[in-house]
Amino acid sequence: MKPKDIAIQPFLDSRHGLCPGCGSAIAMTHIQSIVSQPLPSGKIKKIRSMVIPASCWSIGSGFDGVSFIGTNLVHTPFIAGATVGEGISIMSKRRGANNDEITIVWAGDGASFDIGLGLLSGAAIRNADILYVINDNQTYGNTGAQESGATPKGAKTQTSPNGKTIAQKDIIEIMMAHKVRYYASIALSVATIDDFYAKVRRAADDEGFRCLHLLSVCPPGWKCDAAKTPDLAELAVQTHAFPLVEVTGGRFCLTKPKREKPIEEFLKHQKRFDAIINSPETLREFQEQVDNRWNYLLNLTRPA
Ligand SMILES: Cc1ncc(C[n+]2csc(CCOP(=O)(O)OP(=O)(O)O)c2C)c(N)n1
Ligand code: SF4
Ligand SMILES: [Mg+2]
Repeated sequence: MKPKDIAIQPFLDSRHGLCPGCGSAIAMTHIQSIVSQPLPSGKIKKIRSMVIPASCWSIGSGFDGVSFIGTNLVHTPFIAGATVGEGISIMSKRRGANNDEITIVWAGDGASFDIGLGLLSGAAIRNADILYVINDNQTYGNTGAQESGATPKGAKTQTSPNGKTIAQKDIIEIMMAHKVRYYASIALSVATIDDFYAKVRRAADDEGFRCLHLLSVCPPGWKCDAAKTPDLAELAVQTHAFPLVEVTGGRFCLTKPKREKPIEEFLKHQKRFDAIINSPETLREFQEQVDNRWNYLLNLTRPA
């Protein structure tokens, strides 16, 4: 089934209140539509619940008992998304749900890389039957864009006005250390749409702990033009700033973009990186880090 064969359904209604150009709003619509249509095995799954820890989506998905996202909605405290999702999945099976129901946890990078990492780790190691989406906008978006463990080194945020000084946490290695059943990074753009659809369908079709790491362009946090959201997702992949990987049962796969570009092409559209763009020396160092990381990942694809 190709992306063009999947009908985009209007799950997200116009009350959502997310920012113009919010990458995660576009991705949410696509992911819900993909999950709800026939999967590679032929199964059709129903989204049992969308579990949302404190984040931009706490407001964007609905409140006061109203869901704006067309599915059951469970708000949780910041750290608790993975565990609440696991509990819902266990209880719905005890009540007789077959494997045609799916519980999705939609958690930010702050919740996943930092504050809820302990509970995410627990759910991963127990192989909890959830589809955990790390909605990664590389910042604590809902509170005005502070530095998170996913913020790239050098990016300016509200709490790092001169640029982040420590490295981005390596979520791929963290997930691989848990020997998770399925982990994949995804970005939604014209150039990456086949990869995006294939991975979401694979994750939705499976059972047990599946994690999709979604790069979500965030115009206010990234200080970029809201009209550039799909372009920036594409550039993140083409410049190797956000490598598309897939880990299935320990097998590591890295997707080489058809077109590759220097990191400057990704950074130059975002004011959070202006200090890097304006310093040739810092830009060279940034490129070196990206290259080293890419080569490291490339080596993981080779037999030892
Ligand atoms: C224990 C706790 N600390 C802080 C907050 C305030 N808070 C709510 S949402 C949020 C930012 C969440 O960031 P992230 O998980 O990346 O999601 P995003 O808002 O970027 O979508 C913060 C700090 C909270 N709700 N609970
Ligand atoms: S702050 Fe960023 S992630 Fe949050 S709604 Fe706005 S664009 Fe989306
Ligand atoms: Mg965030």
